[in-house]
Amino acid sequence: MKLTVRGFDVFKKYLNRAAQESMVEDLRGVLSEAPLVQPVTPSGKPMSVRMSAAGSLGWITDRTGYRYADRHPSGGSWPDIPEDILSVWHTVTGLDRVPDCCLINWYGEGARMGLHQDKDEGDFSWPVVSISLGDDALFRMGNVTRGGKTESIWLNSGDVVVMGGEARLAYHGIDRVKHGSSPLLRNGGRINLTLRVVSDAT
Ligand SMILES: O=C(O)CCC(=O)C(=O)O
Ligand SMILES: [Mn+2]
Repeated sequence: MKLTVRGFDVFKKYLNRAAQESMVEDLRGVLSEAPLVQPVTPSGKPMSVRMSAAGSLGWITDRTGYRYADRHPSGGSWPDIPEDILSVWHTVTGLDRVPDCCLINWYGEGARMGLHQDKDEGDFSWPVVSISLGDDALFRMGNVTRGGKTESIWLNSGDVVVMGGEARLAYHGIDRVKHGSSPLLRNGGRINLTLRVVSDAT
């Protein structure tokens, strides 16, 4: 089922349980090569999510700033984006272009993500695709400028959101995650993947 909220296309239950399980298996492989790290914002505040990435570039943050980097903070290159994840991207966007980055956010108990825009990419005409796995999360959608009315929906395991067009630069965030609400991940928690085209290299 697809619904559109403020330009965000939300595909509810896009992935069935078997597809979610095999995606988690693939991600375990990615994370064994590129472990989750707890990033700090440029002001030095630790984020509550833990992060890693796959693809040619990963989004990182530290005291130096927010940016895309071609290496994991420990120095290794990022693993390839698993095929089943790429196939979601191609199917929901209809694009041939492969995303440069699959950012992996892991939300443990109490983790959240404040309202923000995704704006470290070079070209905002490409959409960002988000895949949710594990615990239910309250996703808040706002406007292209800070402030104003917002709308929230629960994202469940297997849901896919496409942030394109007017929603591409809209503020969004995760207010809370219902820890233990999904049986997908053995110890609870939520994984969110965001697929991004970072640069339009020719
Ligand atoms: O966890 C989510 O659903 C959203 C993640 C997000 O907005 C981001 O990583 O930029
Ligand atoms: Mn975002």
